[in-house]
Order: sequence, then structure tokens, then C-alpha cells
Amino acid sequence: MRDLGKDAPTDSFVSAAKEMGADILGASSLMTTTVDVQKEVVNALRDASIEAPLLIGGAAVTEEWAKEIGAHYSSDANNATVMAKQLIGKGG
Ligand code: B12
Repeated sequence: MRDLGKDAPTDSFVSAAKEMGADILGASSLMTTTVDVQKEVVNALRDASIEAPLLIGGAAVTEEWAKEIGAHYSSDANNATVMAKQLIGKGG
């Protein structure tokens, strides 16, 4: 696992996913002013032909938003582990 830290630039998701051959990516947003970056990440991953799913969450994020931008949503950390396993095809 690699933690990209806070205020992670969109490109850092693409480069880390490529370097690691990531199975799944995650992005948190706690403020409504930062949720749009999640959409930019989805688009950047698509442009780079990275097929790993993006799981999003955080106080400012809703399931509807995840559906709108083509990402996956989990409301809490416990469920995130279950979803991550399902998304990478390892049960759960
Ligand atoms: C602690 C806190 C702070 C701390 C942060 C300390 C730190 N180093 O992290 C401090 C005091 C610095 C802070 C500052 C600010 N904050 Co603040 N803060 C919070 C608070 C109270 C808790 C956030 C938190 O850490 N929760 C603990 C974690 C474990 O819980 P969680 O975030 O809910 O995460 C869970 C799920 O959401 C989910 N999840 C979260 N991320 C992800 C990611 C993935 C991939 C997945 C699957 C799941 C997932 O799983 C977690 C565990 O179950 C929230 C209130 C809230 N309800 O969230 C406001 C909140 C996020 N803050 C808010 C605001 C406005 C600010 C400031 C802008 C205030 C200001 N005017 O300066 C600044 C912004 C600073 C910045 N640059 O980011 C608002 C945002 C409102 C909005 N609509 O955008 C909130 C929602 C409070 C509110 N209701 O108004 N804040």
C-alpha cells in the first residue's frame, strides 16, 4: 500500500498506480471544496487507461456523487475493506 498523503495531486494517483500496478485506489475528501478533485482523478485514471477501481469516502462524499463520477463509495472504514475485497475479486 502507498499513502499519497494530504492534498495529493491528481497526477500522483496515476503515477503511483502505474508504478505499483495497483489493484485498487482510494481517495478521501472531507470538504465540499475538494470533492471535485475526485472527479479529476477518475478522468485522469481513465485517460491513462488505468482500470483499477477508485474507492472514495469522507464527510463530503455521498454514494450519489460516487455514482455520478464513476467511482465506488464506502461510508466507513470497515465496509471499505469488504468493498475493496469485492472490487479486486477476492471475495468479502
Ligand atoms: C478533525 C477535523 C478537523 C481537523 C483535522 C485534523 C487532522 N489533522 O486531520 C482540523 C481542526 C485541522 C480541521 C480543519 C478544518 N476543517 Co474540519 N473537521 C474535522 C472533523 C471534526 C472530523 C474529521 C475526522 O478526522 N474524522 C475522523 C475520521 C476517522 O472520520 P471520517 O472523516 O468521517 O472518516 C470515516 C468515513 O467518512 C470514511 N472515509 C473517510 N475517508 C475515506 C476514504 C475512503 C477511500 C473510504 C473508502 C472511506 C473513507 O471512513 C472513515 C472511518 O469510518 C470533521 C467533521 C466530520 N463530521 O467529519 C470536520 C470537517 C471535515 N471540517 C470542516 C471544515 C469546514 C474545516 C476547515 C475548512 C475549517 C476552517 N475554516 O479552517 C478546516 C480545513 C483544514 C484543511 N485544510 O483541510 C467541515 C467541512 C465542511 C464541508 N462541507 O466542506 C467538516 C465536515 C465539519 C463541518 N460539519 O462543518 N478539521
